[in-house]
Amino acid sequence: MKQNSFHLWVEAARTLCRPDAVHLCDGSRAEFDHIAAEMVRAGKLTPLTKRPRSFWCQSDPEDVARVEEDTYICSIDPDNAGPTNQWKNPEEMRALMHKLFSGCMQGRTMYIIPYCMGPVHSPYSQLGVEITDSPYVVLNMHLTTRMGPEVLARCEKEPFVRGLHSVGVPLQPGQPDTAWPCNPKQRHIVHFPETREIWSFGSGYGGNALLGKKCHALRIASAVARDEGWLAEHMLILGITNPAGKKKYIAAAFPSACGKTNLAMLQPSVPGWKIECVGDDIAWMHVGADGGLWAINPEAGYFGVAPGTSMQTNPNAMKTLDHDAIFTNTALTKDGDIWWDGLPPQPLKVSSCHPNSRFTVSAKQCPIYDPEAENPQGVPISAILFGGRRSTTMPLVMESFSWAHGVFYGASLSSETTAAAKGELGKLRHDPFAMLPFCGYHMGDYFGHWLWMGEKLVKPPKIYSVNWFRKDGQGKYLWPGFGENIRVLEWVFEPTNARKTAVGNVPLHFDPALTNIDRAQWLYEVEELERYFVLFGNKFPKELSAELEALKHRLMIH
Ligand code: GTP
Ligand code: SPV
Ligand code: MN
Repeated sequence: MKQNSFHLWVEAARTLCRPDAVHLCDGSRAEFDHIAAEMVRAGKLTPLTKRPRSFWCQSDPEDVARVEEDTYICSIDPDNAGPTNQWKNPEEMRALMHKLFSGCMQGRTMYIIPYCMGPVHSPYSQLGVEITDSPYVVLNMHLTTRMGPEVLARCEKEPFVRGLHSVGVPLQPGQPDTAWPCNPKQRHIVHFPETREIWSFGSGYGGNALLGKKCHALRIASAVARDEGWLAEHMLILGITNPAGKKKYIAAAFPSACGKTNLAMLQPSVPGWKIECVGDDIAWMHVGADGGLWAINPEAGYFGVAPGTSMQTNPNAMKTLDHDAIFTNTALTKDGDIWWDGLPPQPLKVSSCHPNSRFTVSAKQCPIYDPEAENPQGVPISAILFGGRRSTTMPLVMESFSWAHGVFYGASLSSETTAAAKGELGKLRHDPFAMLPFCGYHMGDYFGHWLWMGEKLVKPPKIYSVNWFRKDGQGKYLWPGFGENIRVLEWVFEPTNARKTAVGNVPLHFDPALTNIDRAQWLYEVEELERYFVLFGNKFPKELSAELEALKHRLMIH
């Protein structure tokens, strides 16, 4: 019976995973406190004396970031996963999953987490249920999603995304547990977009394990969004109010660890401007009744990069972290506080800090949390930014000539790799729309979907490219970034005094070292894009080929 699909599925998971106990989560504070206390007793979590109801923990050194090489999109047709995803035959993968999950929760408790991505009463929100054997995941989901009796009641009646997660370490009777159980050798982060299912095995960290975030709100949701005519994006959403009191909303896509959280919580260095934070990582965007683009943040909290966060760079994040926060892989100090690179020197460190160490905290604690983030209709987006870590070529900011040219900016995005994903650091790679690791379908179709959205929009937002990371000959950043980024947003708010260049409109008032367009570098960029776009075969939209040709032509004649 359809009405019972929730209970049938939970029962099937219990039979498969064979946990010692089952806990249906109610999302309450008492539940959080109880699970945290149990973890403290088990030596998995350290309470922080300096921050009320806050905890530190350390993961296994083999389980510290997203694992793209262990991530799969198992669509029926391999052509629906496309050249940028790893595809496996869904039936074969399902068989492997059943083998891995068989008895995998022995000796552990199976937690059932009903959650809602987006404001509970938004027509754009989606339900999900994550079944996990990780109490750490439960605590993190408490902080980053909406949970509770109302969400549970709806999951018993309405469709939801199914997520099954295990750290992949069953315990024999009497076998002691480790502080951070995980199974890196058999790690699989698997998505079945057609049946809206996620199976994640072997990792307990971040996007691999908190299934509401990247797996549901990006990979599964992007495939749903293509079918239903909207967008699920790796974007922050911020409100910006000018000194005259006029407010606009901006969405921005930067790859992992390239500045979304920092921009979303920006403390302006220019007096009179105000920034409010709607979201720091993911945006779901729909065409509204007015023909504009409206965005909700599906998340209810932040899983943010710790290193580099300080009172100088991001005071709003620091204030958010005063209490009720979880810190993973930061350093711990002798006096019961946390530390990371970028904070004032700390002689009392008892552990070291990983470059992808993170904090988890509810968005409600952010001093500049925008009340409109709870609006079920979302917020109206008037500009979209794309940006990456580029030491050369890309100017501080430029404005596209049209929607299609802006989509070309998105498709052309490249960035130097960071510690957010396992692999080599600082290597320039293509990361279209900052969605390379997160697009749940063929990236060529995704480009086409963006062009299609432009046609549906009566008032399409203007699209910009930004780059905070240009360097001088000595390898030093040319732009101070952080609070100073308001100067770029100021121009995006009102893009006057621009110069038209071959690549876009560029403001006149910045140091030319930040905004100049080097023709030789750009001709190389075009050549590189010509090579890259071949990957998408006949799914590469002809409108974007035309944009590339037009750019090449403009560069030749300039
Ligand atoms: P994910 O959560 O992985 O998606 O990352 P993110 O895009 O939210 O990046 P975040 O804002 O956490 O920044 C990542 C790193 O870049 C941090 O160490 C920041 O201190 C640094 N960073 C952010 N903004 C700027 C900037 O404007 N200039 C410079 N130089 N560094 C920045
Ligand atoms: C990212 O890598 O873009 C993140 C961190 O936001 S994780 O949730 O681990 O994917
Ligand atoms: Mn992210």
